[in-house]
Amino acid sequence: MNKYIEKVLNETRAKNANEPEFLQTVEEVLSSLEPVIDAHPEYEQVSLLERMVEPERTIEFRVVWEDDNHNWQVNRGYRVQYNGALGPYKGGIRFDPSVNLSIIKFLGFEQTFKDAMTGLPIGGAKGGSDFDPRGKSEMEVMRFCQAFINELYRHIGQDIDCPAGDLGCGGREINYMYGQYRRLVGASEFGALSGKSVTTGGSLMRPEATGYGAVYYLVEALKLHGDDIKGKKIAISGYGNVGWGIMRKALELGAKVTYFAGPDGYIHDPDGVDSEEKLNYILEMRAKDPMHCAPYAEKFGCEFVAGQKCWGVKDVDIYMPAATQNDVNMEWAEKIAASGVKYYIEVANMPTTNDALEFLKKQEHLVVAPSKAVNAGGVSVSELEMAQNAERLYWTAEEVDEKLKGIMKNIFNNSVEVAKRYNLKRGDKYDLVAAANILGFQKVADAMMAQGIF
Ligand code: 2IT
Repeated sequence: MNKYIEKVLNETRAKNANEPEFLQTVEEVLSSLEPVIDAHPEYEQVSLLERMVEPERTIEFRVVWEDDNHNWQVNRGYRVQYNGALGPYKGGIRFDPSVNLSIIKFLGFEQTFKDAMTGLPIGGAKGGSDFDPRGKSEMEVMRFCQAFINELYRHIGQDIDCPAGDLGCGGREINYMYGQYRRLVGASEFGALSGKSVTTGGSLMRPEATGYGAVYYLVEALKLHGDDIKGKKIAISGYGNVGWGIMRKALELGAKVTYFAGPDGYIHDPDGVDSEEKLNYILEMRAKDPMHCAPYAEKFGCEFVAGQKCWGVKDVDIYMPAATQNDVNMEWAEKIAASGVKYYIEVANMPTTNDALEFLKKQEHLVVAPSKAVNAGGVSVSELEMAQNAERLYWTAEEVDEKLKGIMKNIFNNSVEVAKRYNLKRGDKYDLVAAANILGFQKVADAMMAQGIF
């Protein structure tokens, strides 16, 4: 290991000992930067890595809101503005009881590299709250979102920081936040939040964009390995906006999702999610109860396996974990390796533990793709939303989809180019994981070097 990387890793571990998710992502990213750090000794002289692992700004705040019983509830809000070298900070807002500083810092660090990779002018940030949206009434969600923005509004703006959604924060929540932001600043400053509904300045196709983008990346990965998306079967976890987008785009391109897992177990539909009826049913099922996918099996007469994940099933061609972090640990990775399935395409942020990812990368038969690159279509369309807002116009869904396809193709091709340049290979396969980290890193590094030390 490069001495400078080792030093920064050790310092980061010592400084952030009680932030396990954050350390996990820093270890994953930094340990793959060896070739680029070896090639640039000048980075150490200006403490570039030390500056990169430290967020530019961390905002932690009190959120006070009134529940339906007229009790005052107190939550904690976060926004970590990680790195603004490439443009206004950009990244999602997560509302989930698991949210803490470690989670938001891990997501913000990842976001910085992801946003850089898109080639669009955006920096990295992430935010959220330990607020649990489950079981809350519509009015409670609205009052919470307004309270959240009552503090956050002073830290965001179309040229400063543009939050979007993430887990637990969708179009409804973004709309409420935008409404409160507009009231507070007294201006239609649309570009201060993205993922808005189309009636409120949002981009067409934003909810589906992450899933669609993931499938576009997959198409390129298949092509490189002499395969075709047509006829492929896919197993995924998660059936939120991202999983749903994968189902729909896969179907459009002649593939199908035959397994999907939720919090209660997994569905096996041998025919795949292959009709508008099924796609619509999933939306309805999710809106009614986001914790259970079992009703799908009842409705369409297929198998439901309670309390299990679908990793390790053999009758698919591709795995795409699209639920949440650390979904695949060593136990599941061993099942994945033993299944003989050839493609492991990460989609959710950090869905694989570091030991499992290292193990999977060593499997010679397996193509492994990193979520930072694969899920970058979501934030890309968010940036396209900012661009439409700045120009005061709307592009059609076809225009947005075409641009998204181009961005995903570029991310894939640029990753392969980096892998070739630094000879990042595992057996006869490119190390797309290390290549994506280096690709994002190089863009941020170039901007930071150009802007001077601060
Ligand atoms: O993880 C992500 O890239 C997001 N949650 C979306 C960020 C964005 O600004 O659209």
